[in-house]
Amino acid sequence: MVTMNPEQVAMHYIDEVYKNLEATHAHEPEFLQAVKEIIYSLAPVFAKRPEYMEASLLERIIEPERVVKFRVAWEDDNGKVQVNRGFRVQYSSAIGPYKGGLRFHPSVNESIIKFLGFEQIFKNSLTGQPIGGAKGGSDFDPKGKSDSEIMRFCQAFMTELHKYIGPHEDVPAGDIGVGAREIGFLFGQYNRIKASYLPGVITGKLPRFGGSLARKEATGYGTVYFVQEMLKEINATFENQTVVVSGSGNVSTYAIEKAQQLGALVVACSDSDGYIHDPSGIKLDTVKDIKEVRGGRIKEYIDAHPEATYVEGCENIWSIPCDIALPCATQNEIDADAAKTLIANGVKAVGEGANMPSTLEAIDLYFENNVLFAPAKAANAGGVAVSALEMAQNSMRMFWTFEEVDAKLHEIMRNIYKNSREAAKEFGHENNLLIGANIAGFLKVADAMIAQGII
Ligand code: NDP
Ligand code: 2IT
Repeated sequence: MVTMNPEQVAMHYIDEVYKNLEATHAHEPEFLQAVKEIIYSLAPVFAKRPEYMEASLLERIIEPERVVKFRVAWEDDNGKVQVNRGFRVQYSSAIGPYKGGLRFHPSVNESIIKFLGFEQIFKNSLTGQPIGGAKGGSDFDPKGKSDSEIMRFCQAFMTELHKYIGPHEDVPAGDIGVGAREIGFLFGQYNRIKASYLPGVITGKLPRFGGSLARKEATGYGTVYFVQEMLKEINATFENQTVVVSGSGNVSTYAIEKAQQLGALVVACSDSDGYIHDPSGIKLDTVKDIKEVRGGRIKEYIDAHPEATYVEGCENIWSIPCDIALPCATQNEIDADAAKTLIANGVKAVGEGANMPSTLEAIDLYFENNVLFAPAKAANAGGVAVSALEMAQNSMRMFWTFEEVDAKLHEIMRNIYKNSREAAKEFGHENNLLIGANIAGFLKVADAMIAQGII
């Protein structure tokens, strides 16, 4: 009989769990990708703590506590009734009420919401705050819709969603396609239905009605704070580094802002139609005016700055040589080919502002080529961390200043970096922040699940 060592036993256990999941979820590729990335990195934990296998922790944690799917019927400006699909995946409440954003994008389906919800469990745990994992959204496409259509859609969406959420149950926020405007409409409808005023039910609100200062900036700033810590490993800073940031939405805008404040030269950003390249440095006021004020397309940047170039199609943004790449748009935007191009051009660090922006193959290439890698669930946790600070302020009925929130955010990002690094070292994978973040995030949830009995 062949006896296996603890590492092999752990790997065998993970293989079995993954194979079963693959067999039953072949139609959910994004979900499988997120699960694979996390659970294989937990092998050293199961090798050291076989009691977690005894407790079937992996089988339990990969199964959402609840998935809600609902019809969203709303009327467009022509009086025609439109129908979309709504989702809320309440993944884990082991360490706090469900918490996570809402995404409105035509690509949204159950696989995408589950991948995001699964990642959110570990990300939220890493923040050090008492928040469980969740995600939601709809296949509704906000592009080209009037403000009234957006409002009617949000009201119809909340008319269903309100049954499942609450300040102590589940607290949504924004994500792709859901910004302050949508949060306002969703919040208004929740209060109307509840005949109450419950600011703690949703985060990302405008500061004038209970939102936290610095929430808008938090994800982008947080990503840069995290990469700033990581760069110390090679005695570098953002000063004079050439940076490429994909996207031009909430996360991208404030990643660019903080990188520029720290002295970086940010030369490119994008939207789903194409990218702009401005070798003299992106003028962020123009980007904000196009995207935040006018809701326009990034292409319009060259009207104000003809010296910049616009390239149709967003994928080739990674062919622009840079020291630091900050993917801040969407999942799987850096595949193996893009990673090879970045590496050939001498990239030193990749910091993930978006969720799962690198494919598994791209991540392997970063490690093989000694590229510093800040994984999404650690690097972009600043957004949800400040959401939790918003919940705290709402409970206390008070406000912190921008500087106070920003200082807390900075401290949280430093701690996430430190805890991820220490976990990586403790479990034999020094310098691997991906494994470290996954382990540090997992341990807290795992111990909470064990301590609370079979949940
Ligand atoms: P926004 O809607 O504000 O911006 C998204 C940006 O990415 C836009 O420029 C958009 O272009 C582009 N984009 C979206 N989908 C695609 C696609 N399929 N292909 C190419 N480009 C695309 O969203 P956020 O900035 O809030 O979110 C960006 C990423 O960050 C997402 O992965 C999100 O999950 C993640 N994230 C967000 C947090 C937050 O607090 N908002 C927190 C943590 C992570 P276009 O306008 O053309 O659609
Ligand atoms: O992916 C994310 O962490 C978010 N979209 C933010 C979630 C939140 O609750 O602030």
